[in-house]
Amino acid sequence: MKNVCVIGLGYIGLPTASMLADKGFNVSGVDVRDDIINTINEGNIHIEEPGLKDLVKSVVISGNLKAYNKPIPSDVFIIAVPTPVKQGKKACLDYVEAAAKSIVDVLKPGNLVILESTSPPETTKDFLVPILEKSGLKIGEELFVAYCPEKVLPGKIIYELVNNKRIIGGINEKSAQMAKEIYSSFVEGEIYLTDTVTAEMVKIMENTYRDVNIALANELAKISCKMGINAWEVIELANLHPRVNIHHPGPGVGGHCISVDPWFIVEKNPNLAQLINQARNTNDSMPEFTYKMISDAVNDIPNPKITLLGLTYKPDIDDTRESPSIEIAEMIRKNPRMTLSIHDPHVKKSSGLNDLEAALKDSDCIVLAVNHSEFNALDPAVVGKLVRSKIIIDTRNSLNSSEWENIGFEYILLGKGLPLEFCKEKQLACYN
Ligand code: SAJ
Repeated sequence: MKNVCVIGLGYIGLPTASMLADKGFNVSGVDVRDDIINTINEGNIHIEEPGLKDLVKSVVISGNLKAYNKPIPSDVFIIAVPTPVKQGKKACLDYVEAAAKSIVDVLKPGNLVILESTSPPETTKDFLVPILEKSGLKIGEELFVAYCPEKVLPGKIIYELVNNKRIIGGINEKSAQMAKEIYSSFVEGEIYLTDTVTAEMVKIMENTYRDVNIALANELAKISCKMGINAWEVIELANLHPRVNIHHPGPGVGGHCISVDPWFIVEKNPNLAQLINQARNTNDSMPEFTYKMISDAVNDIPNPKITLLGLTYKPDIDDTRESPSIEIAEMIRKNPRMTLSIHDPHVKKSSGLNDLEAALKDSDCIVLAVNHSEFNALDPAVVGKLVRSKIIIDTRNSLNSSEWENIGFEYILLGKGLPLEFCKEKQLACYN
């Protein structure tokens, strides 16, 4: 099994393809976008991920990785395409379907097909296999099929690809064993074998665990605001308990994983997945909660200019998918009283963003939506000279409050209540 074809050259497919190429496999990468194919074949990358650029460059130069616009006959096919949610919170399997159909004609006896895309339980056996059967090959005897979910954290992909433990679900044992052989070429973490439905559920439950835990923290943040206490302090002190690990509140849960995957369980079990459903809704309510904090903070300024710092879904990456910042920006834009400027050093300026100075100039309220390292290094004294009103909202508990307060800023922390009397007097929405 020397030739591997990876379909989908995004955040997961490209690092996986490069890793296999680095281990000596002859890898063909397939993508539907010509610009991505050209970029990769020039030894460059189209996404921001530490360590990836050097890896891609070296495997393209060595000739072990080449990008194409359609699959070529290989021993192993790895499908790593997006599975977003569509209207009605149902999984969109269109890309998986297209990828599977695109390989049917090149499949040969002895081939192995691996699905990596996060998918609702039963997708491999009930959705992928029927498409692959059109090749005429007998599944489990002539054509082997496995599900091997990716688990890597954007920002740490290269390290985690090598070091994380992996779960592989096979349509039968031989399929799982064959997939294990491929992954053990670069995975140093332990590899566990199971069936496909269990592997699909494991993947989704990992992200659902985090979503539910973050929802708990966000609910606590709302309660703390109302009660005039600091949720961050509550969490820090509660987490001193050896068996407690409450996650962090924030402006919402973004990315294409944690904010999406729990819906795949709800979709299949609408009556049973009550807690999971509620957690999703709680986390989805946070952009509006943040927007209300902003409205409150500027409710006595006639035409406030709001500066949103950070558009990505988490720090030090360039990924804006499902980002709560985008929703907050939309709400600000819809308010005719407010003007908005956005700065994000990780997102291309062509997306209508401002540079830092222009974004801060004459601002009435700075909202730290993403804790990029660049923002932690901001000098409050320099910022104080640019703005019109000294108000800063920290949605990530990432700034040093006293440094900002010393310069005269009103520092507002998401999850920390203002004194109750003050809220009542100003009729602040999110504290009522
Ligand atoms: N967030 C909070 N509070 C927290 C932690 C995160 O509000 O305490 C927010 C972040 O700001 C972000 C979102 O949640 O908007 C998700 O961020 P994340 O860093 O927790 O996770 P992802 O989506 O980047 O990556 C997750 C990872 N899954 C787990 O940690 C269980 C990663 O390992 C998976 O490979 C990835 O999903 C995926 O592709 O499924």
